[in-house]
This record gives sequence, structure tokens and C-alpha cells, in this order.
Amino acid sequence: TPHPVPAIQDKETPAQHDARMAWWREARFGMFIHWGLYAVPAGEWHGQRTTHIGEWIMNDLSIPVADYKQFATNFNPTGFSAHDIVALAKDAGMKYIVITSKHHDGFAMFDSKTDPFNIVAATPFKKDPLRELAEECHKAGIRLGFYYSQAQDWTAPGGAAAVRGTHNKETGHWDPAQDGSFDDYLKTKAIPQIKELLSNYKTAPDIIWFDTPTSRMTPERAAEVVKVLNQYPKLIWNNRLGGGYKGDTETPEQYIPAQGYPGRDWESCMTINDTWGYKSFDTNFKSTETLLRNLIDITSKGGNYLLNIGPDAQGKVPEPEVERLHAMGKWLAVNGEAVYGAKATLFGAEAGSFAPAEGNAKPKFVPAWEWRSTTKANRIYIHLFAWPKGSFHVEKVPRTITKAYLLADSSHKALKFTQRDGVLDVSLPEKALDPIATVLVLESK
Ligand code: FUL
Repeated sequence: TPHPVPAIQDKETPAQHDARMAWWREARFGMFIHWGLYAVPAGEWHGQRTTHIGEWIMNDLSIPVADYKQFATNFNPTGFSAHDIVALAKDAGMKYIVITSKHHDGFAMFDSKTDPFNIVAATPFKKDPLRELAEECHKAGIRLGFYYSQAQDWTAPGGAAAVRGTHNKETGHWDPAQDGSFDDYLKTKAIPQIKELLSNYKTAPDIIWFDTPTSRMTPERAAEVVKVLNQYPKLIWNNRLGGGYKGDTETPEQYIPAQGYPGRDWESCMTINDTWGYKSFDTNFKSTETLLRNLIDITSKGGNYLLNIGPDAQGKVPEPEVERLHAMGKWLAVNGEAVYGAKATLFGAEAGSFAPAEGNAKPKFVPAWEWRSTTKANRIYIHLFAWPKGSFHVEKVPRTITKAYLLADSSHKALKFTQRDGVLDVSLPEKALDPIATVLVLESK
């Protein structure tokens, strides 16, 4: 069905589309930042701990609007440094940042003239962190995107949606202050704030990252947003606007699609522990090994990895998150060639198998973690997770290989190999050069 207002994606030629997406496809690795007022309760309110993700605390514990708004009087993140966060992203080898400008709680993390429930007007901090971030990103050559919850806003009348919990079954509301018209909310808050985000700063953001396209986001309502987006011909936006608009990117959340999305750009967004927004008691951090293998796995399927960090109420990034990002950056400094701008594996479906599922559940894909492959121009990269004894053996190599070497060996010393009928055997040194992933390069003419 044609859209009520055609989006940029409907009108551009394939070549124009490729040009608009070029930097994003090259980037492969980005930083997601969930930071907002929910960092103040940090998962806990009146002695009650949420078992859900931190940024959902207002909904999960049914916190009344007035009580939630009170958190703003204590929000003074003097430890926030846009410079340090951008330096961290850069050091980690991330090429773009997407930060929550307003999450479902309705609190704007920027200087909004539309609504006073924002970090400049309602807190002792009084500064606009997004402005500082925009400036630092610009200086550092890091692309910047704004996450914006357009279809769900728990503190604006008409904005709250019935998507979770035991609240009023029809409206999803837990406070009469949430009653109101969704159209009014869209017209007087969401759309004006999206306009602000696109025009407030020296340069427009590179990405708008929409979220939770509830059924209230009809084609006609979404079209009003699209009219605004269409004024920014370089803008990239995701598939979560609603109203049937597909946007530019698929957004698998907390998983890696086994076959990627052939023919579509996609980005797996994932947490570094078990929450997006900061929770003081969530210490279930993934290992650097898991995070790096996720990045490699995603790249081998042609996608991007948007890895989340959750700064606290002081604006500080938790130390275990900083450590892991630095470690990833160290690996990328040596092996980045096999990731940035790299394309999906030439070997077809990834190694692994579907585990039988119980009852009606979908069979779960269990990846085999021996190796993954990416490719670029005349090179095939084999990311070896488990180090083979003696030699690496692989069948159906789709190219005639002329040289094999390890990326982490700075002299690129040629390794002995044989190739017969597409079956390749490469002699390897005794030990892996990297305990997490050693990249074997297979060059062809
Ligand atoms: C979800 C949201 O509801 C979560 O809070 C988080 O922002 C995640 C990335 O998207 O749909």
C-alpha cells in the first residue's frame, strides 16, 4: 500500500539510496546511550526494585506522574562530559552514537521550548547535553543520532499507551494525569520536539531512531512526521516510526538474526548488561569476548552493532562498561580492516544449527563459535574463535586464493596453503595471536 505521504525511501533511486546509506554501512559499530531521568531512581523507588529494564521503572512500578517529575529536581549530572563520552566511543572503534533525546518517560534531555519537562528548564543542571555532544561529535568525526520515543509518552496527556503491565486495560494509564488526546500529544509535543531536534544544532543529526510504533501510529499520523523528516534528505531513520513506513533500517533488539536481512540494512541493538537505562544493581556485564564475537557475528551477516551504555545520574559511564569498550577498541585497532566496510560472509549460512524447541516455541538457532567470515574487495577474512590445531580447513572457497596471512602479524608473513577444487588448507602457527579472535586473511587476484 502506498504511503499517505511518500517518504524519501519511496522516491530515491537505488544509487541515491546507496549514497545516503554509505557512511552507515561503512561504520558497522555504534554506541547506543540510554540516559535520562530514570538514572535518578536507578531501578529503585521507595524500597521497591524493578525487575524490568531501568528506563521502564515509571511504568513498571506505576509511579504517578507528579512523583516521577520530582526526580528532575535532583537531577544534576555534573559528572557528564560529552568530550569523554565521544573519546570513549572513538577509542572503542565506534563510528556513531545514538542517544535517547526523549524516552517513554517523556523527559527531554535537550533544551526544548516545546515542553518544560526537560533537562534545561526542570533541573539544577540547566545545560543541554545534546548540544555538547553534537559539538564534540562534529570535532571528532563521529556521526550522531537521536533516539526519540514518538508514540509513547507517559507524562504527557494522551501519550501513554497500553503496551505493558496491569494498568487500566483500555488506556494503559495508571494516573488520570495521563488521560488526553493522542493527536493533541502528537501535534503539541512529539512533532514540535522532532523539529527542534532536527534544527537546534549547527548540523542536523545523522539519524533519528524512533521506538515502539504502537497501533495508534496510523499511516495518517505517521505521515505528519514523515513530512518533517523529508526536509532532511541525508537523514537515516529506522523501521520503528509506525504507520507502515519501513524506514531505512531493520532493528533486531537483543538478538542477531541468523541469516541477517538480505536486501535490507539492519542493526542489532543490544545491552552490555541486562538493562538499557542505568540500574545501580545490574552487574551482569557481558564479557569482552562475547561483545567482540557479537560484533564479528553481526558483521559476518552484513549488519551493524549498536551497543548500549547507560550513564548514571551523575552522567558517569559505569567503569565495567568503559573497560569493555577500551578492550574492544584494542582489538579493532589491529583488526578493524576486517570489520569496517566489510560485507557478509561468502560462505552462505553461518555455522550452527537449530535446536529443537519445546511446545509451540520457535526453534532456537545455536551458533557454532569456531569462526566467522567477512569480506571486502579481494579479501576474505576468517575470524578464528577456536584455534585449529596445525591447519585451518574449509570447503567451497568461492575464490582462487593467492596469499594467506594473519592480520595481527604486522609483517603479513605468507602462510603455506593448498587449494584443490575449492578445498583450502592453511598451515597455522601453533598459537593464536589473539585469545578472542585471530583474523586469517585470504587474498585473491
Ligand atoms: C525498546 C524500548 O521499550 C526499550 O526501553 C529500549 O529503548 C529499546 C532499545 O527499545 O523497545
